[in-house]
Amino acid sequence: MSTPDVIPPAAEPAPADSALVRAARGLPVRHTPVWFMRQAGRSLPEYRAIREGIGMLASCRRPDLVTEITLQPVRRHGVDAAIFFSDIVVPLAAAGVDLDIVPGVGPVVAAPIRTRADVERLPLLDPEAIPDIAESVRLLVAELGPTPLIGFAGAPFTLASYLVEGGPSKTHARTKALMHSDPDTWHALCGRLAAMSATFLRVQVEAGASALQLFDSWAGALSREDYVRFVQPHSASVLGAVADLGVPRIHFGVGTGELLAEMGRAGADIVGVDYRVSLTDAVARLGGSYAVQGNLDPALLFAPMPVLRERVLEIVAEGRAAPGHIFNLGHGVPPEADPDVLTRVVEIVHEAAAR
Ligand code: 1CP
Repeated sequence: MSTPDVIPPAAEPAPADSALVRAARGLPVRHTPVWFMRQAGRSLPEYRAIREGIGMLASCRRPDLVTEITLQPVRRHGVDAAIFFSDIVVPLAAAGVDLDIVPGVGPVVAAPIRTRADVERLPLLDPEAIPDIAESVRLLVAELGPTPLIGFAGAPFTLASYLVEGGPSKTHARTKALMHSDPDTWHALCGRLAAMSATFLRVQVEAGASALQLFDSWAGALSREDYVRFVQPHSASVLGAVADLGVPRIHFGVGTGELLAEMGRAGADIVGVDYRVSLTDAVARLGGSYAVQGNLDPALLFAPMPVLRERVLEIVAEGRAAPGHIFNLGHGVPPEADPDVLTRVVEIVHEAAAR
């Protein structure tokens, strides 16, 4: 039976009838759904307290902590979705790659991957290696009731950048040098990463996640030509590998204004837009055929409330031009953001007439 094209009654709500999933499918909603990338994290005092003395990677493998940390922003802000608390490098670590998430830095890889032999040594992810991920998702779905859980994974390019550079990079120079100088090795590396990301996503959705997001955070560093030649086929392989699961697929990157249409064509249902391109322009670039997610500049969280409110309402209004709109920031919540301001943003979005 197909989803009815009417707003369902309030009785027996389910994640599949939630504003987030409906907006993702271009169906009418009572209000624009809203969640924030990095809504769980250092902006919340309760997060800082529970993480005290426990490493990031270790936290991600403990279902009690993952469940509590994922729920914290849902309770506090009343957002329309939970995002699974984990990290894009968790599947790599679970597969056996020697890496750590260093406080204040990000993922750091012990032995960077730069040659064909390095790629051949890269392990693959066995779903049996992450029973805790499935358990965390099951616990969360039971707690969340009608609120959907978004599962996620890193896209091959963004993961490859950490592996090739050995850690965070502003230029992705070694990564780009590798793709151009040794395309076979590059494609072999991305093929493995695509398989790992697909496995990580499948485990989350099969355990009950209602939507998924593929983070290609750093793809905006590439020209459209390089994106299409070296990256898009691998992201398409991840998104294609989970198409049969039937949940909405969000595809996001930072600074990807020139890539939006190609990111949609990679197999997304919703294209994430950062704050450098207006939603109006994004909808035009996407040809009106995808739902959009975004795109409040996180810097506006530090502006006076009337200024912030006006900007939030403008974005909700711009979103009406898309088949569906999920409100979000243009990138993650800054650690210094005032959590009460985020709660207020959720209220403003919910009070605005949706479509
Ligand atoms: O100890 C800590 O609190 C470390 C900070 C932190 C957190 C809270 C890191 C290290 N990762 C996370 C969680 C995380 N990472 C989530 C949780 C869910 C939520 O959004 O609430 C998600 C979705 C991610 C995904 C992630 N990790 C991305 C893609 C999203 C994005 O921000 O673009 C990327 C690029 C990473 C790598 C990473 N992990 C951590 C940091 C600081 C970084 C970025 C490092 C860099 O600048 O390259």
